[in-house]
Amino acid sequence: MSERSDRRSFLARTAALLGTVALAGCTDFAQQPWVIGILGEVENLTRRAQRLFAGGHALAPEYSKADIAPTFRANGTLNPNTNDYNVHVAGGFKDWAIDVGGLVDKPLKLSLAELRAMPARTQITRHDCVEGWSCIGEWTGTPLQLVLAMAKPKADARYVVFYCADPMGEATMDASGNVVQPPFYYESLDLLEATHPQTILAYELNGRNLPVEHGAPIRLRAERQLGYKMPKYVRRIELVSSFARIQGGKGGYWEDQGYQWYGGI
Ligand SMILES: Nc1nc2c(c(=O)[nH]1)N[C@H]1C(S)=C(S)[C@@H](COP(=O)(O)O)O[C@H]1N2
Ligand SMILES: [Mo]
Repeated sequence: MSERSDRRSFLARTAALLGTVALAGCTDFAQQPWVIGILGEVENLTRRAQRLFAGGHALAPEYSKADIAPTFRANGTLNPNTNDYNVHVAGGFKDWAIDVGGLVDKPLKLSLAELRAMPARTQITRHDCVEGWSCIGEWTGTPLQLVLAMAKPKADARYVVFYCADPMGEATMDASGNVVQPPFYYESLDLLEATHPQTILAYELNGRNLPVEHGAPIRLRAERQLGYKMPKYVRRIELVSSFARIQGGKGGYWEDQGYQWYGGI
């Protein structure tokens, strides 16, 4: 395929993909000048990322309103319950913001209000936990690919790491009597999964603000992945070329305990 037609079909696919966003309640989205700017930025992602756009973006099944579970089951941390988090709860999360940094040209800080002002996607999907349960719910949030396009990943960025606000366990004491703080939950996706159209920074479940037990105020949804790949209480995003030096080095809290890094379903 020539360089030019390759590029054109890439743009067509990207537009189609943004079109799915438009269907979710933002019909004039594709016409806005800043969106055309983002299309340009998306195009500037590495050739590897372009190939990924072309290949692996099949959608996870979506369901109807009638399929939504009356109560969505919660799992893992149900409340981070740190002093810092409790201050945000008390303030209605008005000061919550997500830092986006690492291997990007434009590090950003996005407040909850700024994320809410961006185009949204709503999807009714089935959550599958490795512990053997699933639940159907309706999630609304900002497509992560739009945030990444704003931050402009550098050519060597391969993974997107999400850092959460919940410590996993209690502080302990080591042999020399030093207090050892527990690790915080974290997770990572590769750029293919991170730019998938159903990968969103969700702030609503079933049409309401995300409850604390489901990750308030922002949790990731990556609908082709198992539950543990969808971090709740997201406070920082970092683009990296490797996660070897992050916590246990396996790319996620549960991966560090032995789970597979690839949690696709
Ligand atoms: N920050 C954080 N994210 C997390 C977890 C957690 O304990 N902490 N648990 C994971 C697991 S194993 C599952 S199944 C889902 C549960 O999401 P839910 O509570 O909204 O059902 O969140 C995932 N994300
Ligand atoms: Mo899970």
